[in-house]
Amino acid sequence: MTDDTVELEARLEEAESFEPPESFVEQANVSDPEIYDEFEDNWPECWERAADLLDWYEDYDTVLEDDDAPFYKWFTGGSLNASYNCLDRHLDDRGDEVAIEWIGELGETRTFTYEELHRKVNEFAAALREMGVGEDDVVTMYLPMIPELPIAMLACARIGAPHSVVFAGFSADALATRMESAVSEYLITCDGYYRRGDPLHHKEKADKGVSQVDHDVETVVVDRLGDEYDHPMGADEHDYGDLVAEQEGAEVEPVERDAEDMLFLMYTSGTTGEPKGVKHTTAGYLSYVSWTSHAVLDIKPEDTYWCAADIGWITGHSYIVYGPLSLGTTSVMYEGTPDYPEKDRLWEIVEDYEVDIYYTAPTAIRAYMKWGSEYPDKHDLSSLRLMGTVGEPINPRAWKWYYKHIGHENCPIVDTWWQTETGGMMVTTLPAIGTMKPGSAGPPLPGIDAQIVDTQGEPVEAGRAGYLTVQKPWPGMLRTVYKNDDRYISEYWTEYSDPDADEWVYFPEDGAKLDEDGYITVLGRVDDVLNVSGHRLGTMEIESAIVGVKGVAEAAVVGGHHDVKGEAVYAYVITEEGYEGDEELYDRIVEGVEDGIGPIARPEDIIFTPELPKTRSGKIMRRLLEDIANEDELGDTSTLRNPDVVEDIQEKVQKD
Ligand code: 6R9
Repeated sequence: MTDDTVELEARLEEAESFEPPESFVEQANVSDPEIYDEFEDNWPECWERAADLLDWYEDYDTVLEDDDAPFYKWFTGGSLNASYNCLDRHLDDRGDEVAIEWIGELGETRTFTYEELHRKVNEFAAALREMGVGEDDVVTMYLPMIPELPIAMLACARIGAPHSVVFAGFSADALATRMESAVSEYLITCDGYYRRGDPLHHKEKADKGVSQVDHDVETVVVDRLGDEYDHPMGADEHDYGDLVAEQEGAEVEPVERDAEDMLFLMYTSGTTGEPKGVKHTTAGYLSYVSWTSHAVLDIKPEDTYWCAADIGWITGHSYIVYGPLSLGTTSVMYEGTPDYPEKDRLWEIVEDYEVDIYYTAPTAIRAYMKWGSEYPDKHDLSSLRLMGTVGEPINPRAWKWYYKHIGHENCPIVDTWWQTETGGMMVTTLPAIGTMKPGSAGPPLPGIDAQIVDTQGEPVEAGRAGYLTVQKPWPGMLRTVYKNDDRYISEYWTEYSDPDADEWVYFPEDGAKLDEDGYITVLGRVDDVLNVSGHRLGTMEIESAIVGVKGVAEAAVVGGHHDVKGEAVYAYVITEEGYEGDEELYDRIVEGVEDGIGPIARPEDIIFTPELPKTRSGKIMRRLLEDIANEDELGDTSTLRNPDVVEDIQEKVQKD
C-alpha cells in the first residue's frame, strides 16, 4: 500500500457519515428534500403518487379507508391487473427491451424481452386456465431461481389466482404445511436444479410434500435438468413444456382485479410454531413496491438492475419481480451461488451486463469481505450507480468495505429496513437526499410514521433504544394473516395499540435506536425469531423439528453471533431416558431440522445438556443460553431455579 492509500483507508475508517455524489443527485428520480414535508402535510393523499405509477382500469375513489382499522383498505373502488402493469403496458415503447436477463448456474443465459415475457406469461396463463385454475384459487410455487418462477407468478396474477411461493430450499414438510394452510390445490415445481454444478433432485422433495397434503393436488413440473434426471410423472402431474406448447400464441385477457383483491400470500416465521400466511393485495402492494423501486432504488427503464436475492423470499417478490418490471426496467436474475465457479462470479456479471444498481444482503457482503478485495478488483465495476442492502443490520465495517471496494466511493448505499409484512421498504435514506451513516438505516421514508418507543409506548429520546413501531398505515402493508384475522391482531396490533380509543400501532417486533438526526439503527428481533444469513427462522419451528427426533426429550434453540451469517442456530438438547447425546443422535437431529425446515436452519452446534436453565416459573431462559453460545458475560442468574446447570452447559460449550 502507498502512503496515499493508507491515509485514505484511515479516513474512510473514521468517517461517520457520507454524502451522495453530485453526479448521482443530478440524475436521481427523487432529489428534492421537500418530499418529506409534502408527504406529511398531505397524508394520506400523498400516496396518490404511488398509485399514479400504475395503470388502472377503474380509478379509485378513496385513498385510504380506515373505518375497520387495523383492517385498512387502500385505493378502494379502483381496479387493475398486476401482470398488465408489469408487461402489457410496456409493449408499445419497450417491447424489444429486455425484461429479464437470466444467468444460469452452469453459465447458460436466457434473455426475455418484454414482448417475449408477455408471450410466455400468456401461454402459461392459458395453460393454468385449461387446468381449471380459477380466480382466487391459491397456486403454490416450489421453484428455484429459474425464469419459469416469475413467469408463473405473473401468469397467476394475470388470471387473478394468488400465488404462494415456497422457497426451494425449504423441506417437503415445510411445503406441505404451507399448501395445507392455504388449501392450495395446484403446485408448480420442477424436476431439479443445479447447485455448484451438481444436479439436485427437487421433485423428490415436492412429491414427498404433496404426499403429506390432505386434499388433491394437481402439479406442473418444469424440466430443468433435461436428460440428466428422468423423473417419474404421476397421474395428476403435467409437464410444463407440453402445457405451454399446446397454448402456443394464446392470449389471455388480464382479469380486472379489485384494488383490495389478494395478489399473493407469503408464509413467514413468527413467534409460534405455525408460519403465518401474510396476505398482500393488488393495488396497495404493487403501488408501494413500484414507488419504492422508483424513489429508493432510483430505477429507470433503461437501467440494468440486479437484486441478488431469491424470489422465494419477499425481497425477490418485491424487488426482482413486481417493482422493477412494473417500472419497465431490465431485471437480472441469477440462479447460481456467488462463489461458483469462482469467487469473482458476481463481479464478472456486473461487468458483463453493465449493472447499474445492485441490491444484496449484509451476509453476502461479509462473505465477499472475507474472500478479499482481489476478486472485485479484477473487474470493471464502474457501471454501478447505486447499491443497497436488506435483510439484517449491516455492521459499519461491512458497509465501508462495500462502499469502497464495490462502489469505489462513487455510489450511494441504501440500507433498507422492511419485512415480509410491510411489502416494501420502510426505513432508509433516499439515495440523493440523506446523509448516509454506516450501520444506521436512516429516517423513515416519506409518509411512513415509524417511531421508536419505550415499553409504555412513549417515544424515546435521541440516543436511546426502544421498540420500533409504525404509527400510521401504508399502502404496502399486509392486510391480514390468511384466514386468521385474530392472529393478525394479536401478532401485530396488540402491544402498543389502544383498541378502545381506536388507536392502532403496528409492531414489527424489532428493537431499534434513535439518533439526534432522527436516524434509526435497527438492532434486531425482540421476539423468538432468528435472522440467519438474512433469512427469518422461528426458534419454535426449529425446536419442534428437533423434538420430533427420536431420543430427544426437550430442546431450546437460540441465536449466537456468527461472522458471516450474522446469527447462527444453537440447539440445547435434553435426551430421553436410554439415549445418549452422541454423534449418531447429533446427526439425526441435523437431519430432523433439514427435513422439518431445510438446510438453512441447520444448527451450528448442538449442545447436549441434562437440564435447561429455567426461571422459577418454569420458562426457559433463552437470553442466558444466547450468552453462553456467544461466550458473553452472563447476566443475572439469580432468578434461576437451577443455577448449577449454567456452569455445566458453559463447560460443555467450551469443551466443544
Ligand atoms: C425484507 C426482509 C424481516 C426482518 C426485520 C428485521 C430484519 C430487514 C433490515 C433488518 C436491520 C435492515 N431486517 N432489513 N434489520 N436492518 N436493513 O428481510 O423481510 O424476511 O420478513 O425479515 O429482517 O429484523 O424484522 P423478512
